Amino acid sequence: MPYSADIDRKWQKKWADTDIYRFNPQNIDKKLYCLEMFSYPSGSNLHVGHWYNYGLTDSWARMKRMQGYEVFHPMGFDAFGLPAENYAIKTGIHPQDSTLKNIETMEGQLKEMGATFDWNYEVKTCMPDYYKWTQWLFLQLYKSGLAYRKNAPVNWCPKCNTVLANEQVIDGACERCDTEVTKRDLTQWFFKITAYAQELLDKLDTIDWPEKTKKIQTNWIGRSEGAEICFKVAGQDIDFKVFTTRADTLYGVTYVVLAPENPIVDKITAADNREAVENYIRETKKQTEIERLSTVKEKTGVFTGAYAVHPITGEQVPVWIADYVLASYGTGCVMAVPSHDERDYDFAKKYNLPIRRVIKSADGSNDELPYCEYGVLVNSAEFDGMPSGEGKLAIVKKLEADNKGSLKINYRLRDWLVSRQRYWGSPIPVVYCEHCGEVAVPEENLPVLLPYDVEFAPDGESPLKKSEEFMSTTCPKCGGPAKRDPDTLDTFVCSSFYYLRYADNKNSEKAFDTEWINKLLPVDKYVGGAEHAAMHLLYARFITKALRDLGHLNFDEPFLSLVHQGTILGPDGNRMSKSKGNTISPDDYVRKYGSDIFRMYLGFGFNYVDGGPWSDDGIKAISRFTSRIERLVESLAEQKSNQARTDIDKDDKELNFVRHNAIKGATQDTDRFQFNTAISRCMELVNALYKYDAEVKTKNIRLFEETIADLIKLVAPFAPHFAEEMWEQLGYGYSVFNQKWPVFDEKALVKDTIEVAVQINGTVRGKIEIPANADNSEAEAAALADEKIKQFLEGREVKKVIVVKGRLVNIVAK
Ligand code: ANZ
Ligand code: ZN
Repeated sequence: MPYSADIDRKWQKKWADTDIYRFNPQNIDKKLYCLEMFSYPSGSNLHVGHWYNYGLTDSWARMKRMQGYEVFHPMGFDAFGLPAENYAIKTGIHPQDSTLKNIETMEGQLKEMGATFDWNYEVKTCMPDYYKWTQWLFLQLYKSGLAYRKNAPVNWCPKCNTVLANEQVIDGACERCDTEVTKRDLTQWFFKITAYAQELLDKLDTIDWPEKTKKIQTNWIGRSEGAEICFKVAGQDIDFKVFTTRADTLYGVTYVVLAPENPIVDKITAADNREAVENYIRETKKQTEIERLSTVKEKTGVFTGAYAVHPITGEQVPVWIADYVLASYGTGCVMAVPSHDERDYDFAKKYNLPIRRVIKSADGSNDELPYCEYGVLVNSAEFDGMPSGEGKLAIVKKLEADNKGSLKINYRLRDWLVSRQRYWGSPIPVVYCEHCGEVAVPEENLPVLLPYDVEFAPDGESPLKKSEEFMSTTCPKCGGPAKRDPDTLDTFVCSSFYYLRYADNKNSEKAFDTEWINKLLPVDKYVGGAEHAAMHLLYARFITKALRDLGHLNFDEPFLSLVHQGTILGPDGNRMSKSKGNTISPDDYVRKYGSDIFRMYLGFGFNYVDGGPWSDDGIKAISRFTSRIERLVESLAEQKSNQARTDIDKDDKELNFVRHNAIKGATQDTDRFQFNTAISRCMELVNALYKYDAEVKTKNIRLFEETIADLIKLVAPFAPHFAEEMWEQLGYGYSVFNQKWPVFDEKALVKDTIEVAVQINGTVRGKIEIPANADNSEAEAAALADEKIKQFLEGREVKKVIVVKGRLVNIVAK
């Protein structure tokens, strides 16, 4: 029976009946944790992206399994979040109902893919047996001071009616609906990821991740080495610090700028300037951080009427407020050096503020202002002539002696805002009591259940607020009346520890058993989209470190090795989307060709990490490839009983060379997620087998059979159903996946004879084949024994023979 979708079903049933992909914890010493980013249960069918990510990572996992690893390969669903809720708002179907239904459909489809997932370890983040642990995680962070609440201006999407994390704001617009994001002051929950900024940076060196992703994280963390310098407000008992990376320019400060939100603005503003200052503050609030930082926008600001005292010269400089200074970075105050900072320069030009040059380029040329490079200090009293780097340190040292400054490292990373004014998420396990204030729900009372009957349509308030039944509770401390927190947790909290929960998903006592987790983790190979470079991947790293410090696990990094699959675009080269009408449905191909052909085509037709526009040009070639293998297996069956040779001749060696070359290449390439070249190696081997079958009349049947068996093993990761079928037809039984992965034989790859040229008196007269390891006298003897050479030498006397090893035999004759 030629390969088709029927064969898929046959083997899927057999795999399920025999529970073949069941992870065996007994083999923990050979463990290999293979993880794909779990998916969001959306209404439509599995799309090409799922197949590309899961199908081919599964191919890798299958090879690893055959190499003897005990592969842990779980799957689950990232089931809370906005899409289900937005869908619910549109259709009126409750998010829980639609989500659970979608999960069921997707589970079925994932099983049809024929991957090695062990479904016993499945997690669904929207179920109480999962989000109990999301809440537990929150409490661990809360108890250790890593979760806190504060009033803060937050990014607000007026359309989604919710707060967004900085990472969810793209170019000033909501990541999901593209609506312009505004600011709102709200009391919100934060996780203190900034406490781990330095470690998150340092440990990047210890993991095998794409350089680009490390770079994104590095930039996101944004370490900046500088100094904090203290300025006093003239005539008042108020001082403030500025953060600068250019302390070498301190003598060039001609004014200072505070962020409009800075609380001291109110205290220092002079009566005459108050109205202008207040108006300006009001206008600033309307803008997003991105707009404020825009380089094209004209700089604006107003004078407060106050002056600051220069910490070294004692000179008084005006204090301004301007929106280009952010309240959330550094100290929210800047020492302005218009001669050497572009923004300050533009600002000073506009408002006629003085400009004083204090840095010159090292070669003394009169560089145009603003001169932003490092150089040599001028107009800086005793520091004149020092190079910038040295000047920086010397100036800070002087300030330090006077208690007016110190070196300081700043990070751009902000704490992670985790509360959302949405319904479809994990409730936050905190209550508010009139007597006791903020009280954590005791762990034994978890989970705080998400009620089903809630008006979930958003109106800017948290939907849970409207559920009296949910909101009213009693205080765990005093037993008095208390209110629950009406917000829910960002779904990135759910996905920040799912790889831990997979490992012990049925544990009802703990999130996971520490001893066990320390054995099964870290994840050895993590595969998912590059779009998660900043958020999910940073959050998961942070949560792992925090749980480590709280004694729940003993490793530093969750994902040792990371691969981003590329994106398969629509045939028109655009991202696939229903609205563009350029989506490709895997189902049609799977039905027509069988799932293995589709999977193998994805592996063969694209460079895995690059992806590219869809085209099915090559899919027929894959179909022909499997048919060719089928015919080889048939041909072998017909010849198996033939009398045949058992010695090894030249043709056998040639076949054996291609065989071991294919084993070597396919193994290395599959390991590196270079599936296209791995599959080409298998194709080369099929060609060699065809040639052998057609040209060698008396075959070494044993070699022929063994080579075909190796071929089936090599294609098995990419065409698992097909390979099982072939394996059965070869008479080897069940299952090819319990076989050992072939190992290449170095000896078979060494060509054991070489060709050397034979010269007589400097002219090439022939070529001889000699053993690769022949020594000089053997080469000489072989040359002289060659029939053709003998003819040339007839009647002449050999005077001398010179051998250039491995290349040439030169005979001097008279
Ligand atoms: C004086 C100066 C002179 C500066 C000069 C630069 C060049 P990074 O590298 O990103 O850390 N700055 C500090 N806090 C700020 C805030 N809250 N909002 C906007 N700008 C702020 O940048 C640090 C530099 O950005 C600091 O060094 C400060 O300007 C400015 F020739 O101080 B600098
Ligand atoms: Zn109380």
